[in-house]
Amino acid sequence: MDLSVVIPCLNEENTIKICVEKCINAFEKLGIEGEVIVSDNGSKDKSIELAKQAGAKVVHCKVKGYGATIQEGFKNAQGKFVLMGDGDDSYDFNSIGDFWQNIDKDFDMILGSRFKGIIQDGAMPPLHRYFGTPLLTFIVNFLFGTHISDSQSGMRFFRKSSLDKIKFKTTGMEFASELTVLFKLNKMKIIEIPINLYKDGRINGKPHLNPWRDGLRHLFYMLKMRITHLF
Ligand SMILES: Nc1nc2c(ncn2[C@@H]2O[C@H](COP(=O)(O)OP(=O)(O)O)[C@@H](O)[C@H]2O)c(=O)[nH]1
Ligand SMILES: [Mg+2]
Repeated sequence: MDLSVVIPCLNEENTIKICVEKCINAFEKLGIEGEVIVSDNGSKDKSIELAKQAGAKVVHCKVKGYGATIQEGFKNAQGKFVLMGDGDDSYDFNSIGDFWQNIDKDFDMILGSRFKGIIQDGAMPPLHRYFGTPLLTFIVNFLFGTHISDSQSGMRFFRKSSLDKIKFKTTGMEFASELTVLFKLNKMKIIEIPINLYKDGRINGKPHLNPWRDGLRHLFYMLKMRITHLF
């Protein structure tokens, strides 16, 4: 297996099918053997059924939270490379080739940076775009010596052998920070490519993210890790 795409999913019946289809089309176009793993976090809508219909393998994560859900997907991934991306159709799975064309480079993680690509109007709330994400990115770079431009990106590509060396502990949204911090503390190489962000395809659904609560979880996580790794 060349590539496993891991999609965390909590009630995404409007968009999960299109996400899976885009992945499968990309596998065909690139001529690679791929699998789509939809990691479900207790969806009560038609997400699971629709994901299976579209050709995904569905796994179930019993622990609540974005981080736990993605880690369950990682555990089930068989590919030499792994891509993670949200199931709300905000990240574009047609761009798998942009990651794939870099596989011969030296990296452990390729971070898809929305701030180096195009952010469609309305795709990211102004509070996140101009305040929260730049601030959390500045803090992770300052505390850990990384040079990334989008610490909150939900689309990242990994060498599976690198991913397997890391033991994750967080279960919530702060998992985005943990990914960056643990790759850096394990002396792994992070490179970036531009990606675009679109308005998610949810019809009535609200985002699961709570900016103040989740922002503070990121902040506390980074401070805790910096302090425990000083000594
Ligand atoms: N926030 C959150 N997302 C989850 C959870 N479990 C699975 N997900 C999925 O993780 C992805 C990111 O969630 P989203 O609300 O779009 O986050 P945002 O775009 O960063 O505001 C979506 O595909 C969700 O369906 C969870 O417990 N919390
Ligand atoms: Mg989203």
